[in-house]
Amino acid sequence: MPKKIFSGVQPTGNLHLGNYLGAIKNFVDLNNDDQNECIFCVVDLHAITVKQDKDELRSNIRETAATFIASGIDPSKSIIFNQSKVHAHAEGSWMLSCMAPMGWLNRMTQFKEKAGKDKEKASVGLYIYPILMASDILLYDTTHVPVGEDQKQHLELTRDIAQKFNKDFDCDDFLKSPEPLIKKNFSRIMSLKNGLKKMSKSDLSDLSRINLTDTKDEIINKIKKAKTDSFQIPNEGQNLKDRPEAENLLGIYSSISDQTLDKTLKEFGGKNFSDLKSQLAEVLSSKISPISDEIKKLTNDYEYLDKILAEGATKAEEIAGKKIAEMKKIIGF
Ligand code: AQP
Repeated sequence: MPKKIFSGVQPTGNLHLGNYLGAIKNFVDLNNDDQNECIFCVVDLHAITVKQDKDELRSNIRETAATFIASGIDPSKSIIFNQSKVHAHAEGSWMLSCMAPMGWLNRMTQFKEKAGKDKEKASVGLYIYPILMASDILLYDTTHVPVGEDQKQHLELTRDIAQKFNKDFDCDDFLKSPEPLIKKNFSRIMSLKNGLKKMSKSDLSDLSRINLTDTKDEIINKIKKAKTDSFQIPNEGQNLKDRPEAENLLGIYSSISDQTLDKTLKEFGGKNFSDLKSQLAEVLSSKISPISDEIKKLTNDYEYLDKILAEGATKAEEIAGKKIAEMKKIIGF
């Protein structure tokens, strides 16, 4: 059976190394396997759960599509589209939100983190966004969802919602329970300034992340300024306990070089961080700079990007439109 892959990225700007190593690099590998049917979505409805500037949003939608293509996703093999173009996502989200208990949503840790102390002021959209995510995935009978570690809980919720819908409406296996595809190692890339905080687009400090649009000089500068500790690099992984910044830099090096942490520790054990940093800056710029150049080239070609997104939306609409029609029938509309 071919794997049906669906995943999304929010067009909220500053796509970074965490998005790349945690998700997009995986998308590319899945796209390259001819057995798979892949759909990669620019989830613009998710982006408006926090306030967006309309011109920036429009440009970020194109930039996210450009990042997919620049990273190696082939639009002739995978469907690339933006979510707001396919009505079924919002419709499905409403239907599913009418059967998902509040208690399940109350357990979502990402809402607690993103809403922070001021949760009364957070949008209702931010609170129910995992249900929109469930709708995105379930409309395509997705079997596998490549995501970073931070999305694991939302995937579990998607599975619970699918099973509850099937049970409530006595329609065995109508909504398929998808499997998460989370990389075993290095699935959570941390901030360059604080090894306990996830690398994130919304971090106020640009030095906390490597953006996929950074130039070689910017990458070198950010790695040079990345936080480390005052000890040498250990030879064994167990000696990285309570050294989150060291673990993060060694993890980034291993992930971008497609090698195990053990191999990286053999290479750098006993050395100083300056050695690791100069090698890391080198390998990062050799992998990220070509992507960055291609993103810049593609974002100047609006016509091409809009065509890819429009063609993708037509294909996505065909699949999701059928599923939502069946879903409505099952509900009684
Ligand atoms: N630091 C990370 N490490 C590994 N994977 C990550 N992802 C995000 N950050 C990391 C994965 O990237 C995919 C797309 O994420 P997204 O852009 O849709 O949303 P996000 O998780 O909200 O991204 P940010 O950077 O954390 O944004 P803000 O700052 O707005 O909160 C997902 O598969 C995600 O797991």
